[in-house]
Amino acid sequence: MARRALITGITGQDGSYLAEDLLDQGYDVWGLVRGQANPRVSRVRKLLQDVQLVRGDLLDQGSLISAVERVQPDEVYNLGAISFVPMSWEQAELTAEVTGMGVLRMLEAIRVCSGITASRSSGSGQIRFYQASSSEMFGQVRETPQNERTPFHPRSPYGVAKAYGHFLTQNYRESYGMFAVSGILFNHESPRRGAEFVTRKVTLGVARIKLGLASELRLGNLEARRDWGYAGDYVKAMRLMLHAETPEDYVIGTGHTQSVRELVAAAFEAAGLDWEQYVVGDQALHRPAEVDLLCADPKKARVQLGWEPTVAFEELVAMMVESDLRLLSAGIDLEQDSSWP
Ligand code: NAP
Ligand code: G4F
Repeated sequence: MARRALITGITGQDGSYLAEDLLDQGYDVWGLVRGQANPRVSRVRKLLQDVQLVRGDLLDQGSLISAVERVQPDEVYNLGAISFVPMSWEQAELTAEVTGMGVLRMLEAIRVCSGITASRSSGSGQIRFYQASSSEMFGQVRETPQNERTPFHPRSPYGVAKAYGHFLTQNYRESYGMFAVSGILFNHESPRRGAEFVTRKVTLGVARIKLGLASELRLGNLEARRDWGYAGDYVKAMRLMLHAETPEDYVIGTGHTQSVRELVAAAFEAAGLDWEQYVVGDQALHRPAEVDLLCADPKKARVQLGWEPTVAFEELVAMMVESDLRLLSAGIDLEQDSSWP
């Protein structure tokens, strides 16, 4: 019988790529969707027609128990979160509830539905659980590159909420013998990336300028450095982690780092433009506390999972610029139609 996966965050970037990957692997894929009329559900229905949907919300324990009871998954991928770092300062409590406590609610739903208690630990045939941890937990980094043993020093309410979910996942593994793992993923991008994140903001900005739809692009801190990879590669690592013999946490990234300034230069160059003529610095876009430098050491994933990134930074940026040029040239208005390319 086909393995069955339940994905929270199915309407997000990673949810879409993971669903495609799992469908390719012959899984029955279910996606958790929230809200009475969530406009982002329509893009799941358009692109991922073989995915079945179940209603639920990471803020609502009962709905998660019902979803797990209904789907009877072999694997749960918890990708749902408030994932935009600046929003976590504006709505810190909501971020803690969704991104942090949401992990507890999902783990509890699995524990309760599996009949696991302190004295009756998880056995074979158990539900395997993947938690979307983040390199934001490293924050003000203690060493470079960062690996699975690097201490955390989160710099945003988002990073703090992710650290809670990370340690809780580890704790359920240790307390109940659950197959529960965290992927500590560094920034990963794609043509389906949300328009608020810097890569997509830049590639959309370049496309608008190239097509005469805008004359400038306002940005915050150009000196921050990130380890940027391709989302299509990273979701494969999630599946590999749940197929490993033992439940362990892994760092997933490329091992290279670029500044926002280098990202901007590469994106404008891909469209034959000189960035310095268009980019305007905006102090209001700087963060109360910044993560200055992220760079992964993905050796453990390479050795133990056989995972490697396949798309280099310049290729990724060019892919996103080309996709946004195509989208805007076709007259697609992102405010009205958020279909995935
Ligand atoms: P994304 O595009 O922002 O998607 C976030 C998803 O979370 C959306 O599907 C959203 O659904 C869902 N969600 C929000 N609030 C929810 C709630 N109360 N209950 C259930 N679902 C809820 O994020 P992404 O880039 O795909 O990232 C996936 C996960 O990986 C996130 O947990 C993120 O924090 C983490 N992560 C991402 C990166 C990266 O570089 N992309 C790196 C490390 C970790 P709605 O449509 O209902 O809003
Ligand atoms: O693209 P960003 O908003 O991503 P950030 O904050 O690194 O977070 C992303 O990656 C994390 C993994 O490390 C995920 F956990 C998280 O969910 C999310 O997917 O910003 C990247 C950098 C920052 O240093 C920011 O200060 O770009 C800088 N930046 C400069 N100008 C900007 C802008 N970021 C945004 N979003 N918008 C700007 O105008």
